[in-house]
Amino acid sequence: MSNDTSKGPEDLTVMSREPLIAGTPLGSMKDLETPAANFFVRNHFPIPRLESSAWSLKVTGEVERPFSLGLDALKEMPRREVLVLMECAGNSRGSVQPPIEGLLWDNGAVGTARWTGVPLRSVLEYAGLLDSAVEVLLEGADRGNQQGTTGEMGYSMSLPMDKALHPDTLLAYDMNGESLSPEHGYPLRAVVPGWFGMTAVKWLTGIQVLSQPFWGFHQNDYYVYIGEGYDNGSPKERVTYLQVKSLVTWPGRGRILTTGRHEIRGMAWSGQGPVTKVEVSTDNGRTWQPANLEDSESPYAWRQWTSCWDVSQPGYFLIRARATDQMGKVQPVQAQWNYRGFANNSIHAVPVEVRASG
Ligand SMILES: Nc1nc2c(c(=O)[nH]1)N[C@H]1C(S)=C(S)[C@@H](COP(=O)(O)O)O[C@H]1N2
Ligand SMILES: [Mo]
Repeated sequence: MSNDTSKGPEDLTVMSREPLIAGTPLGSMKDLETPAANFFVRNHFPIPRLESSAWSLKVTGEVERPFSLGLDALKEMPRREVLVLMECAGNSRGSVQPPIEGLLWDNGAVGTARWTGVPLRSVLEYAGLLDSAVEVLLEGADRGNQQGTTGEMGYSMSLPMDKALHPDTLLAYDMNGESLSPEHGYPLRAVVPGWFGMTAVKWLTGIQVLSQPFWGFHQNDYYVYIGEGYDNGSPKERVTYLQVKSLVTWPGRGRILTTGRHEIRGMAWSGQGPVTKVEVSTDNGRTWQPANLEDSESPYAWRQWTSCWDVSQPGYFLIRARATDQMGKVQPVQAQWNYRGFANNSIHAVPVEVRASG
């Protein structure tokens, strides 16, 4: 096995070591909360090693009182805890047809964690927003060279005011009850429920309230939809909300089963309201059976589902799962193609073989 696709030390499939990019194997997506050591990592640049003693968050721009704040002071502010799913916009890109350019993720760039921190709103209220505020820029401490561009750059993303002021948009210092690890943004990162992962800026050091819309490489040139059916004028449409999606986590691709009864398992989620239904098909989409959906403790988390499969005939089968969300959105057989293959929520199909038992 080559080094580049080997399992990492902590049950992640490593796609790149520098910058670190690693995915969660489908078979280990079993819990509501993904352990930090199992949670996918998507970095654009080397991890900045920040010391909490030297670190501070600077709040500047269109505010009455610019200020800077250490980690201890931040932890003294009223805290909020939310269970939130994070998915990279490039997740499942490896199966986009025709193939696209970019990192060929399978399905491992998704996980759910319990994030604890301070609402971004509280920090903005403390600083006092001026009427001129139109966006809030989240600035990370990482820097590096981006393929296809020249010179060093950082990683910054802006939020519109409604998203910045939403009480569940967090500046998080804990993940599943422990301090963030260096990979996941120590000491502070943003968590933006319902949106793809790119705006969950890690290694936060600056919050700038802007009087003009931000323009940045990652936000306006990279994480954008380009392709037929999208308005390709300028500015390009940003990638924001998660799409309704489900994954079959068991059985895995290529499994050999025996005739009899099996439990098919998976996870499902969406960005604008929770998933309300998952259906499973084992006969090429001719019929669909409703799956059992576990309760969702948080509207921003994934929901676990199971479905019982009685299979009496040996053969080759495709197991498919299709989710529907509260808005009535249903997963498509084939998601609309875009140049970078973002937000691919085509119905997941897992091939298995069934052999006669005994
Ligand atoms: N500063 C910084 N923040 C970042 C990134 C980055 O490269 N630098 N990657 C983003 C992307 S594209 C994703 S999908 C998520 C991934 O978060 P994770 O590595 O904790 O899973 O972080 C986001 N925040
Ligand atoms: Mo991402």
